[in-house]
Amino acid sequence: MTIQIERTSSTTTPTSPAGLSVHKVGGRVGARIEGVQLSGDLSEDTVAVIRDAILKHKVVFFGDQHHLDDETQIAFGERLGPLTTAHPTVNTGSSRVLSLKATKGMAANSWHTDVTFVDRVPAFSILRGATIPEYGGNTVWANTATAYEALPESLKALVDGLWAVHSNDYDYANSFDTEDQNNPQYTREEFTRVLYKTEHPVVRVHPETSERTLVLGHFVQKFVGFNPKESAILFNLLQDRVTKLENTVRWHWRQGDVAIWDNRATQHYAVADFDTQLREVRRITVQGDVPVSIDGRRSRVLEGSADVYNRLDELIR
Ligand SMILES: O=C(O)CCC(=O)C(=O)O
Ligand SMILES: [Fe+2]
Repeated sequence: MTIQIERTSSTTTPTSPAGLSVHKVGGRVGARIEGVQLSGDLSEDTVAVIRDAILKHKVVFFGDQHHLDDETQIAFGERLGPLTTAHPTVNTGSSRVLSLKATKGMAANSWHTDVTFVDRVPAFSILRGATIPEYGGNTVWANTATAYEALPESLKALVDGLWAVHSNDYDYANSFDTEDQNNPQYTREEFTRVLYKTEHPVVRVHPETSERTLVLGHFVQKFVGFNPKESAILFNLLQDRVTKLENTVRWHWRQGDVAIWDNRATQHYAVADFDTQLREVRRITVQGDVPVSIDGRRSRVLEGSADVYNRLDELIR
């Protein structure tokens, strides 16, 4: 381990974009990037190529990044923008790193976009495969821009003006099988120790690509102006569009893989089918901005401040 880190830090050289290649994995979402060793020292050009690929393909995968540890993952992540703390409520890794470790069910086997219960929805999530089981434990991503684009005009007309309340106190019962709720890493009580509620437009205009994307996933509590029953019907109708298999890509992890997704244009789902094998992935998060609707209105906080999550308290650095 030590030898690996030393070798990496002493031999890391900026990778030229010329040596880097991007290969689509699916028709609507996902690409593999080859010829790069992720680090904080990459050239501006290389970082720009990686960023463009994330924006275009929504999720990108890198293999053989065995040299990475938390520190170097963070150093690379900061090249994409300032990082958030690990999570608004859960502490399983360090101040910047969320460890998702499981030997059976896990909290991520439900379709979601990360941390949509706050106003500044994360821009990018960077996930490192630390311990990968021999089988199972794939992750699936869906493209929420193509999902919007493929809606019939009549449904676009409905969602264009629709808003939803997202909360970390969401309806677990609708999202998980009973056995999967038993996540040993953190309790529901810890996850909701501070209550967050934010009203987001269901369709946001992406701040970098100007694409329209659907803002949904399991943190949605209800749609504004709709009762719970109507909300559930509408939610299922839209989620089915997002998670249609043709709109997704499924990644079979190998040790040392890294996945980076545009959290403003995707949902994801980690498949809990690895029996009792150990699986650990470690995530860092790049700060995002407040979603803006088609008619220019910004998301609105109803409860809970994410200032600390976004480090406005200047606790570190
Ligand atoms: O375990 C995974 O593959 C994904 C977990 C997850 O939802 C996340 O890292 O945001
Ligand atoms: Fe997630």
